[in-house]
Amino acid sequence: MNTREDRVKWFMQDRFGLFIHWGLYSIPARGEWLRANEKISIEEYQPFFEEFNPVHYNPREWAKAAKAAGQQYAVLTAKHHDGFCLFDSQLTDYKATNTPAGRDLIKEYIEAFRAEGLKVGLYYSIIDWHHPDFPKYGDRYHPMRDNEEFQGEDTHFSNYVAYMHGQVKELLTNYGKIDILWFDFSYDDMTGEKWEAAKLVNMIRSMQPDVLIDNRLGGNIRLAEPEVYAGDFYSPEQIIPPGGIVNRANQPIPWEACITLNDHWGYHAKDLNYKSPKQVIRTLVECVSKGGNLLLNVGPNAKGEIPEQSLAILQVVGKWMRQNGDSIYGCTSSDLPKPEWGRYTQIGNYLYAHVYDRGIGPIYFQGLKGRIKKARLLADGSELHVETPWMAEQYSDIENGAFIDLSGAVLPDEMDTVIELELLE
Ligand code: H79
Repeated sequence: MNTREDRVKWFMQDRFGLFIHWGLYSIPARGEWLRANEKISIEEYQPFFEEFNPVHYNPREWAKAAKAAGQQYAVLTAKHHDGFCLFDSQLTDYKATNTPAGRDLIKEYIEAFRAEGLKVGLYYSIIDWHHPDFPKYGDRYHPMRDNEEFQGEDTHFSNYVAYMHGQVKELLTNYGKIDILWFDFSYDDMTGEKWEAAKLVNMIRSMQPDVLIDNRLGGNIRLAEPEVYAGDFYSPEQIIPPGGIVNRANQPIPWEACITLNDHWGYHAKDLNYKSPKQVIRTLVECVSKGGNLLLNVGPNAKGEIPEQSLAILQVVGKWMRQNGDSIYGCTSSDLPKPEWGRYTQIGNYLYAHVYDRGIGPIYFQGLKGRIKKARLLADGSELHVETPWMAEQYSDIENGAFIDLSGAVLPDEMDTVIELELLE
């Protein structure tokens, strides 16, 4: 039996992944929650099933874009809350094979991303607004939650649980090695054993012992001895945990923040509120500086294309990653406090200073006097000098500090200029 520590090794090394939300909801183009938000029935949603024909779906291009951005793994929605399956499940007709797309889109995704050397994950919604045995009336989120037609309906939740377990088994059987199973999500009493989560996870571990599982089946991953279904990593959504994530014993635990590029996960034609590349780069750095990963989302459109705006951001991030990836991959938090001018990431005796604020004069490194063996600008490898500025001995707070002179009034990279500090052992 492997341990969580074994399983998460690659994950904590890789640090940066691509989240992909794609399904029938790309056609109405109002995000993946529209059925619940607008209380849309299965019948009203059916035209999108009949029209789904992503003529430009080319997962090889998605994989190339992810790779060029410096992302090392991806997670695609095999099934979202609407219940529609991008894969050829034998347990439902509500799947891509029965739409004009006419084929298993998960299979193509997995082959394409593997071919680019990326790890592959599958998002699977444990909530299902299509399955007849999922609770409807009175549920907190279901599109039919207020529809009295469904009041007192005789549903058999155990049928749904069997279906859900069966689909997870299919996903772990038909596509070779899966690197991440990203379940979404538990709420109220719909958590843990309600999903027969221990049985589910035991099946998963017996089939694919190395697969990573997120923490949304329920349980409490922060316990000293978490439940078997509490998962391998914590999954903050649309937020970077201010102080990272620790367990009850105050030990850091693996986590991955999932973040949208605009304000929706699924394709939304009118949402142009995109983050800047600088914001994305600094968000990735913030995650790593707090010991976590970033899973950055794109929502391909009805034709199967990642929006141009998203691709443009990924390209800029990729250029920065090619120059500065050493300050991300395999790195984690530093024991040093957050510096005034930016953030630190660290791996072994390599400390990476992410300088956001140029200030005036040399950059000050509290506590590093006599500890820097070498300093370089990471982007181009050029040498930087540790120097004591004129009269600095007389300043009161520099006893333990070091200074590095960056020539020029502006930073070489105003998004994030990285200085690599090789520390003495
Ligand atoms: O798949 C993405 C979301 O659809 C899913 N998790 C990510 C990865 C998610 N489902 N629910 N939630 C996240 C939290 C629920 C938020 C809600 Fe709402 C607030 C549901 C109703 C009010 C957000 C705003 C969704 C609809 C309106």
